[in-house]
Amino acid sequence: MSETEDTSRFHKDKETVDVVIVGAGFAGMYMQHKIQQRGLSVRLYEAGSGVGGTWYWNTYPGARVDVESVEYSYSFDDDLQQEWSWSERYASQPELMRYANHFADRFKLRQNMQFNTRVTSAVYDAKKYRWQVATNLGGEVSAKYCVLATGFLSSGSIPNFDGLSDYSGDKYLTSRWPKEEINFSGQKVAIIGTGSSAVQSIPIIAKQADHLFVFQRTPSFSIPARNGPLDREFEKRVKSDYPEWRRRQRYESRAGFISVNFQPTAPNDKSAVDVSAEERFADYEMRWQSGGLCYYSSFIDLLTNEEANKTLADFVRNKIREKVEDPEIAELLAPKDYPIMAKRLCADTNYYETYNRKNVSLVSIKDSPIEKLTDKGLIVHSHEYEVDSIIFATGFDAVTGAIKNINVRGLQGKSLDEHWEGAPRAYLGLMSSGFPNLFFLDGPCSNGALVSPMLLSEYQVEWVDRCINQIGIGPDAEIEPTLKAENSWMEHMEEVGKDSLLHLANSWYVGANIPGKPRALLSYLGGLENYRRQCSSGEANDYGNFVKNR
Ligand code: N01
Repeated sequence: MSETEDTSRFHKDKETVDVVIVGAGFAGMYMQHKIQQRGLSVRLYEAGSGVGGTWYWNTYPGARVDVESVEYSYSFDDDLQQEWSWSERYASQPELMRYANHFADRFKLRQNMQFNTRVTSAVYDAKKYRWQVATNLGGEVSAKYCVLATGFLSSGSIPNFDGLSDYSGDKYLTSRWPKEEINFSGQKVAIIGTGSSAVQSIPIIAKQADHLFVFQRTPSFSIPARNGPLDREFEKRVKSDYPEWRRRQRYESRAGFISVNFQPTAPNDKSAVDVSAEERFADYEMRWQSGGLCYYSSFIDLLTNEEANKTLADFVRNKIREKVEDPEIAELLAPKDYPIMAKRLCADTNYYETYNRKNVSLVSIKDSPIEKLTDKGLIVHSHEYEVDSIIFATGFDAVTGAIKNINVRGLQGKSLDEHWEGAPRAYLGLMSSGFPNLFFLDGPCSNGALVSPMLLSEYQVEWVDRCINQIGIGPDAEIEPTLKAENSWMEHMEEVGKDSLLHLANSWYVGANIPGKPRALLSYLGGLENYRRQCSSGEANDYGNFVKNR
């Protein structure tokens, strides 16, 4: 097993394969496995020097998954899920990398992977019915099918702060963290941002640094993860019943995970405002003690009814006030300007408690943004904070960023940008009209951002695999969704998303975190089971919504 590989043997090759895949995250690797199983030829390109996708890049201190390990793992192969044993309730980034590498070795994927290579363009040749895919190393490959498994949180973003290049200390971006260990002992450190990446890294960096300044524009709602060594009895119980556990994840969950208090648990289908205050509190408290993201399966109207939402937001705000000793800091940390879960919930280990440390200062930049960076630090409220390092935990150009970094051109040379006219459009979140034989995994207009990505990628990969198998690799084999089908999917997306409280927050869910990005719901909010049914409905199944073989 090797985490960094020399794949120079592929450089500058001009060749022909059946399928090209971009991205060696969990979705891309599973896609490659399916294609290899079919006996088709495949090339996977990956910008990093190893597999793992988001887990390859996000090596910042404290990075770990916030879906329970036994659920955040491939389910398609019973031997794999039986033989792998997680060490913690929520796997850390290094353990997830071990799992990704184990998967690549077990299914002999490396032979068809090319690392350290960025795909720069994918252009459809309508006469040849093939994609011409080019890389930054000058390589080119011709493929019948092109699968973009580029990840929905992979294009890291540093805001264009005034004076960014003037700062002479060390700069770190959480989503491009150096591979060597960084120790902040003896340093004054600034961290900008308080989303999931910051919430995970702040408690660890605070223990190392002389002083940590946290620059917060919008506070997050965070729930204690209650991470710890994986209980072996729990593991045994899950493994003895894994098929049933997976069935419920797929068909009887809202977001693809079902564990609450270590039991598979059905979503609560009651309204938060139709039950007594006691029943409501009991549900919230039980989930608080369970830990992690299980509020996504709490009362059914939490994301559609502001009054219902406020009951949970108040509950969590009170928990924050209990944890933080300084009442003024507690008020700054308790979000008040948006509904809970309208930005993604965070799951933490000692996040709020960290603000009780003497060496941590919270600087609110809500009403007074960072004015500029200087040689020595950054200026806020006309005060210069001199620091040795600045950490940018400033998020991602989510969902569309990584796709847009590739010059994708379909029929008549039209670019995806032109077709999308700002907001992305994709039938079932899998294909765009005018871009035959091109697939997105965990891409726009699917529910990638709102469900367990592992489960969704399995589901989508299996759909794409079936589609490729049905259409085949003949000289003129071709499939694309009709514009009518794409339009009706977009109307359906709008219909199921219009009452969602997600619109009331400025988050990456709606592209509001990137200046200039058109505000639009990037993901499908119809739920996992509804999405599954839409994908496998009669019409889609016989590809009635697609144009095949011109
Ligand atoms: O990014 P974010 P993230 N000036 O966008 C702030 C997944 N994830 O990397 O909210 C000052 O959430 C910004 O402020 P505001 C997970 O899905 C999962 O933390 O825009 N501040 C915000 O506080 C998550 O949702 C895991 O006002 C600026 C922060 O930067 C997603 O990735 C772990 C600013 C960005 O927060 C993204 O999380 C980590 C500016 N100009 C991530 N621009 C787990 O599995 C931005 N900010 C646990």
